[in-house]
Amino acid sequence: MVLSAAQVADFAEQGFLVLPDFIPADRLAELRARAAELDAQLRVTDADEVTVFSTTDQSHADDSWFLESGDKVRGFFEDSGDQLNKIGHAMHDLDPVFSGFCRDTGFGDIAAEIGMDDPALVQSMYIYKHPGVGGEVTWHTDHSFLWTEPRSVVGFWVAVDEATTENGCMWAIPGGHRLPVKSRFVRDGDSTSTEVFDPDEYPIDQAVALPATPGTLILLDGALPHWSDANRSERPRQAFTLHVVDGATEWSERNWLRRSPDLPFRGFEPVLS
Ligand SMILES: O=C(O)CCC(=O)C(=O)O
Repeated sequence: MVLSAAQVADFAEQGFLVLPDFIPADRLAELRARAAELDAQLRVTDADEVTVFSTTDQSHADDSWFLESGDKVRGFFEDSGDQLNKIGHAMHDLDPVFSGFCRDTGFGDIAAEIGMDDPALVQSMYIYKHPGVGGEVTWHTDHSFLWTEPRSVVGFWVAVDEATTENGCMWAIPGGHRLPVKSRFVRDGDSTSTEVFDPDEYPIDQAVALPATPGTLILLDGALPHWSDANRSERPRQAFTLHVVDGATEWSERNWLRRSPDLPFRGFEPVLS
């Protein structure tokens, strides 16, 4: 067992679970180095066609660079243009380092222990939040973007750098996964929209900061509202996040994230050497 019974119960109750020291320093170093290599490669190959990724609105959303990235490894730049906001969204299947990381660090055991019958790895992101540049990620739930019936998505968020309230750590509303989900991001063809079920804000006065030392894993229930602030500090805040759904549920065809038939979603079994 990776998680104790108390931790499983805590996750069910709070909608999140913070596991300090979960990832060893050498694995973090491997991720950081591989992301830097990808950054250098993406600058060459993406030079003609880049997307500025807005974390505060969905202005990137109708952009084919974003919409076609569900089965690719692509770079998304900050407004300033020369620094990456993130790399996404299929490194967990296409890149040997990220694929290995996702599949041999205990995430699969955790997924089973929190009750996922047939985990499917659907989305991965290496998120930069550069000092003074990295923007806010507005309040959202992952279920709004990675919809299944019934709801099943779980986020595995890993602090590569220390994340603090100054450099944009995660925040969440304890128990907020029991609130009705307020919106859903849908894609029909190449156009996207947000269906709003409830325009009121989440009760963010109840939010708590989730500061994280490097190597901390934070599990996030898909219906848990979470947020991260802009990085107003002089210290970087790099993080990696993997989103997993239960293949025993129904994946919505209206999700923005699409896969070509030759790259179906896969589970935690090894796929690349
Ligand atoms: O790393 C962040 O600041 C946001 C990540 C996030 O929202 C997620 O992993 O679902």
